[in-house]
Amino acid sequence: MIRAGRQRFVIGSGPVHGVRRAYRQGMRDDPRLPSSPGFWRSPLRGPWFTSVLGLVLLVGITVLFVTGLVSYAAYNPDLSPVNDQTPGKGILGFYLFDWPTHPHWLYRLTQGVHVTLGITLVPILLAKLWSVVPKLFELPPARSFTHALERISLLLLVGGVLFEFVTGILNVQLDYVFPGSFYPLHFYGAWVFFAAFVVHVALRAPAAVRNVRARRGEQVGEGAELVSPRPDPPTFSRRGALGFVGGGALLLLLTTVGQSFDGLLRRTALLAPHGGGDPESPPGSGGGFQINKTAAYAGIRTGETRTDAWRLVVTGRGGTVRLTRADLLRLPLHDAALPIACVEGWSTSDQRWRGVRLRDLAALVGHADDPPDVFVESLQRHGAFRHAALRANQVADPRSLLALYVNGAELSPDHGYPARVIVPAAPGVLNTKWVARLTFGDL
Ligand SMILES: Nc1nc2c(c(=O)[nH]1)N[C@H]1C(S)=C(S)[C@@H](COP(=O)(O)O)O[C@H]1N2
Ligand SMILES: [Mo]
Repeated sequence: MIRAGRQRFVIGSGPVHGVRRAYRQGMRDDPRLPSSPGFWRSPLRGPWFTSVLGLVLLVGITVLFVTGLVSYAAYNPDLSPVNDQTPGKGILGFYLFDWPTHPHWLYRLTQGVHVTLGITLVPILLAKLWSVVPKLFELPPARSFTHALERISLLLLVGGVLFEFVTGILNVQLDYVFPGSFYPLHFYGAWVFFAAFVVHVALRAPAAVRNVRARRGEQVGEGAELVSPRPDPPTFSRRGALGFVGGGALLLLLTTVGQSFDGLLRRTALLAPHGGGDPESPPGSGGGFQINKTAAYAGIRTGETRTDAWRLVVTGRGGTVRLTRADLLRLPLHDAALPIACVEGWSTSDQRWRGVRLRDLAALVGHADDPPDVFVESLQRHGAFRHAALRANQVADPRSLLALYVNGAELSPDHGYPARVIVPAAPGVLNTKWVARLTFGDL
């Protein structure tokens, strides 16, 4: 029913405007329409519920943003175009820094937090969006210019957060759903979203803090319009609802976090693509730990890795040497206990790698005292991760190896036989397998 009569001849607004306004007024009052506050009947909605969830997301999303930026820096994208998945970033790369090699579990931690926290926050995000959904239908669409700006920023906020969560989770769960484009989508999406997030936080966080502190019924102003004017009888207390949302988050945490550990703990990671009962290399063939891409998947032919065929080609300012695996084994071999930590969030615990130091290989080709950057190429012919560049600080670290063994056994084909790079603190993508060529110096 539309009650139009009341406002028809308001002074200063012609009859046409009057009708339109009255029509909107009707939509605001008719409880059958979602634009009317009376349409929304959950007694849970209100400033307290929205504010608690909002403050949890304020902390959580800030951590996601920072660990996400850090993850991009960890690729050393400014070192070489092959490391850079977002070459058009321009000034958004202002913060890039030389990725360190200490502590050796650095990327395992930052990226484990990024992915596991992102998954854990899903129920909180959904509950927060549910708690404010009546505002989506608010009429009039804009009361003033500033109100219009605010609503546009909310569209960017909600669209942005959904976009970031969906692209992130799909990328972790299904490899290559966005062929070649996940990184730019997630990276630019993050900046757009975070800009809207900062505006939103600046406008709303003070009231949210007040609302959480105030006692029941004392919340004023901000968010009061979320309280249903004709609530259904409660079936759930607000604290119970919060516990339910928190319980969902905890369940996701417990079924994801195992992806950052080995053995029985990994089996608890039911939701992670490299958790649960995911196949790993059989014990004895280089240790039972995770394999992301097998030799068959990467198109490595056994003929090219046989000892009589394979040569490691090392080039530097002093010239080029070609080394057989036997030549490599005659060089000083060193051990390093290092994990593999993938951008997808999963990681292994420290594995015992044994091989030749990268800086010793640099010394062989004329870089004895100041190891430079290196460009690493594998036998693989296709795929973005068939090659990678490492920075001088990574080459210089005595734990950075061209590994020939892992956990006391020769590398298996799937672990990168005949040789793989392993570097402390680096993302898995820089630990190139089936290495064929190392080029030291100007990249
Ligand atoms: N040649 C080659 N090396 C590679 C890759 C690849 O696709 N090709 N993937 C990298 C990525 S993204 C990760 S996370 C690690 C994973 O190591 P794993 O496959 O042994 O688990 O290997 C890295 N080394
Ligand atoms: Mo990876």
